[in-house]
Amino acid sequence: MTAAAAPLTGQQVDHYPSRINPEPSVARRHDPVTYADPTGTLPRPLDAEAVGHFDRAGYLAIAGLFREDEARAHLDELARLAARDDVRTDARTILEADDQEIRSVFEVHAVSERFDSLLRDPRLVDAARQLLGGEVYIHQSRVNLKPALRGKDFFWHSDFETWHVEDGMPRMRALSFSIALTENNEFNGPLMVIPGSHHWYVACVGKTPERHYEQSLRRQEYGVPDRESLRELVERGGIDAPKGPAGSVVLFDCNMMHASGVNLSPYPRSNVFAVYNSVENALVAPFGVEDPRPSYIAAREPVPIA
Ligand code: 6CS
Ligand code: FE
Repeated sequence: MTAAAAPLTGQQVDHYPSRINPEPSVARRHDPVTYADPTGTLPRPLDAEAVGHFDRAGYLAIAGLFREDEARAHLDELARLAARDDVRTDARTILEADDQEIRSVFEVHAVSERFDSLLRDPRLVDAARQLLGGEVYIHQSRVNLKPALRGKDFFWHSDFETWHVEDGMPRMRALSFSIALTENNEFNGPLMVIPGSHHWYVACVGKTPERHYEQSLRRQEYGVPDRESLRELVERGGIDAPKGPAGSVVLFDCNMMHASGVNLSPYPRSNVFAVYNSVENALVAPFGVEDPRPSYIAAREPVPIA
């Protein structure tokens, strides 16, 4: 099944139509997963095996990318932020749908200097540059909180689908790091990925309401794949849930199908989510809504990281 590229307003061609057709569809991705560095000068922190795995599977689990004491310092900073009244009422802070708990704080690199340094850390940025073949900028950052015994879930989705439809990210040339600030174990709602799913684009059903993000960041309703497509992807690739101590990182492609469950354990789970996009893939007008989401959710200035 292939979805034909539909011409849009302006000159932008929609290579990944979604939330347009009444039926869902699964089509091959049109873009590479990894990009060569045309200058041959970028640092290459990942070896050939790691790059090959990322290409094939769409993700890489890197245990110990950060030391546990570094993760602890970031967790302390997160606790300080979450306790601040001005942070709680900030537009960038998203509360849970059915209680007053903080679910996420977006653009956390603008809220906190400590998180700003983390987002600019060469351990992240050099790997992103290597895989994306050139300069990158911060497309999105957020912290997610899943407190013990009550943290909520994120249903299966491809981030790219939302970034394309609601933010205007034209092509697949972005990736995300999920940095564990607490241990990730099988009980506290760890990130689950479908290996190989990044090779496929699942077009979703349902027209996006304007200002959809006000709901979707609490509980996503549009831009979620249908059950049959999910079943197909899992039949092909299975499911993985990388575990590891605080400081572990999961690096994954922008079109990776992923989810995470509720936290029914007494172990809290927090992570930082850092997204880098190629400067050559800057946002254009959104492909599925009138107004783009605020820049604290999707940066519109592709300022390369120094
Ligand atoms: O809407 C977004 O941009 C995002 N939502 C989810 C559930 N994951 C990634 C991204 O932060
Ligand atoms: Fe996501």
